[in-house]
Amino acid sequence: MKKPPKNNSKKISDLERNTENGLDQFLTTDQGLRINDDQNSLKAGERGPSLLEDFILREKITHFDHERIPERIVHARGSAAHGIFKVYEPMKKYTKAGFLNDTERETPVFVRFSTVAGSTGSTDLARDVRGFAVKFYTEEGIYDLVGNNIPVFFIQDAVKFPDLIHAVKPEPDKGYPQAASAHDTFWDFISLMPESAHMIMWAMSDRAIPRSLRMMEGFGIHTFRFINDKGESTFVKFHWKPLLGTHSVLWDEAVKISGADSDYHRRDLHDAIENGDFPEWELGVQIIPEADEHKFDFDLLDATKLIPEEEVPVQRIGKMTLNRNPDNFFAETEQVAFHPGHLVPGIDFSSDPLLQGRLFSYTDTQLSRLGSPNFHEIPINRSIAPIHNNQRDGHMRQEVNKGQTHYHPNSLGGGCPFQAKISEGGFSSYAEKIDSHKIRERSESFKDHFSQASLFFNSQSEVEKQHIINALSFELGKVNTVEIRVRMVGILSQINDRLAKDVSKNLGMSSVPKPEKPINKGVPADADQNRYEPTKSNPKTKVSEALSLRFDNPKTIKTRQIAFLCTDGVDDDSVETMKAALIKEGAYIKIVATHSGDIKTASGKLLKVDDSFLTGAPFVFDAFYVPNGKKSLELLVKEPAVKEFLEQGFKHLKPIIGDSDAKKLFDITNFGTKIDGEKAGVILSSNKIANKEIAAFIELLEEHRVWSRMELL
Ligand code: HDE
Repeated sequence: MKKPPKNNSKKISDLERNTENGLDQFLTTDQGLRINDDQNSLKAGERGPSLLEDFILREKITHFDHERIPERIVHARGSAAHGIFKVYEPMKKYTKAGFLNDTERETPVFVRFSTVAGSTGSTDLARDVRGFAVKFYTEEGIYDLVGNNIPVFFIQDAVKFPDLIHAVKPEPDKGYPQAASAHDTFWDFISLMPESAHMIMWAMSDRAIPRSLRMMEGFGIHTFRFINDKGESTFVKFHWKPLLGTHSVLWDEAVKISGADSDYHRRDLHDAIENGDFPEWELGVQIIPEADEHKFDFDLLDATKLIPEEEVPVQRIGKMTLNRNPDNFFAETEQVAFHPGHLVPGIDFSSDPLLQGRLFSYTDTQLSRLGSPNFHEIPINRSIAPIHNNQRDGHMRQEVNKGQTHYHPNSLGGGCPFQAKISEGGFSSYAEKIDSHKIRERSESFKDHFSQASLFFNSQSEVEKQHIINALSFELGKVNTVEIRVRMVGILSQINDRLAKDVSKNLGMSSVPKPEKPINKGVPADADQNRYEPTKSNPKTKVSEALSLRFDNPKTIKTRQIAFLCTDGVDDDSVETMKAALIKEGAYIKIVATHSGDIKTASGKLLKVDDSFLTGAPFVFDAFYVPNGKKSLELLVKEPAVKEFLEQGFKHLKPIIGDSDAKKLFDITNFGTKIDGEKAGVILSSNKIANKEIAAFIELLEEHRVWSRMELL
């Protein structure tokens, strides 16, 4: 047998090295010609017209003119990082996937987080679902787990996806709103699409405004299959569990952060990795034996449903660590091409009709965005497993294939490349038995649209419930067409009475409207996708604690941003004591002062200022500390922005602590009179700040926000 041709990926990496920017390198044209003058174009005389002959100018400008590629039609705004994945225990019983069996192996990953609706330049803090797409560079080829931070989806069948996305995007006649679902077309569609009820509960919950990309869960959503080396299949649902816990911001904060720092999430991810605080997630799986496929009160193939963790526990099987920022945003984050159809042996699809549609869409979209079937040759998309096949040519082909044959079977090339047997790692699709009619219909088993929507609402803490009510009241309040509001509240009434009542009240309705018959408007009865009446069943799980953001969060303040509000004359001890305690816990300290540059402490030491009250904004911090210092406090009291910082912090339920001199400042805020008692979450030291107060402050921070303060607002 002739040896397969040698993989020439080494040559490609040589090429890459040549394009790296080194300090000792000359500026050249794209053809390698050294450039002598990059400041002036070639002209006919000092004040004369430019010459067409100037090939250097033309090459530079032409390249610039073509620098943009189409942005992703969805998930256009994204932030990404490199990392590794390691499995804890071999998963041999369920899957033969190499990266899920070899506990020594560090599989490289590239992860891209995104919002869905907005354009590339839109704000990070839009109320939206977040994409959570992971590319595993495994030894058996690329595996992409292209998920979201919400475990269910709006629709059950891929054929409705273009409608959903058209509805949420800026309205076609007006070109707005950008990155927002609070408008007529979105809610028009949703109100006619009762299958979206469950997803709407999630999208209107705090999950849609995460505190950090590092503090959100990820989900594969669809049911997939694991296949073991005996060819046996088990169903599997994938989860990512963040080790920093799951946390969100408040809507009022989200709106303000969008103005203060629309790159808030991107910056946060980048900075944490630069600081060596590598974000980590555990990969969780819910394993469902084939025999149990029909034992649930919903259909495993229905992407609008989840399996409550109480029914099938999530087993944590490995850890992903993001440890390196991309070198180049365009080359990596922008050009990375995910596809749920990038599989490795040991993992396979289910027949979820949403997943099946996605299997077409992603290659198609790469062809349009990246412009060539050779997108797999872009460095970020390249497999670390060698590639040998008879695919050839096309735009921007990098590989220089050798030899006479590019077809199979062949004898001239010795029959290369060869098909791999299953025992040699060849992929073979799971032989699922299918024996049915060719039809365009939705399965009856998909028709319960409301039970899990109710389950989600009922499983939230009181604060979270109130946030869902507020979010729906806000979004529907932005809808101009009264009939859409009415139809939507009718849908809410099938989810939860209080939810519908409170939202209808906020919308100024005199009573909760009756649900409309959910037959699609404008669709002839015999062509209606929703032929059945959506129902509510009597599900086994009535409340699932794991659905609350506050479930099982680890006690940590790692990477939390604490603003020290101070200025010249600040007391050294007061700063240092708090700083040392917080840094020990892994928090970040930011000095926010009356001016940029440095401040001079009481002892004359210089402290570097991170933000002045002009450049900084209270919304981007997690908590506030006002250290001692007579002069510092005198200056702070005179600065109106300081009051604003603290009042906003109080409003956004952030822990606030002051050393004794801070009383002066607290007294002039609008919350100064409310700070006595535990509910307020404001600590004021009566003497010098001490361990006891610092410990109490850290405890408040571990809870993320002072939830009890809501009662005082
Ligand atoms: Fe996607 N989706 N999607 N999607 N999706 C894309 O692919 C599509 C769906 C998801 O960071 C596109 O490369 C269809 C569900 C993520 O680059 C496109 C349907 C889930 C990303 C596409 C869905 C996702 C995308 C646009 C309905 C959660 C960003 C650009 C059947 C499981 C990946 C691109 C990245 C991106 C199509 C539904 C997640 C057009 C047709 C459900 C995280 O191919």
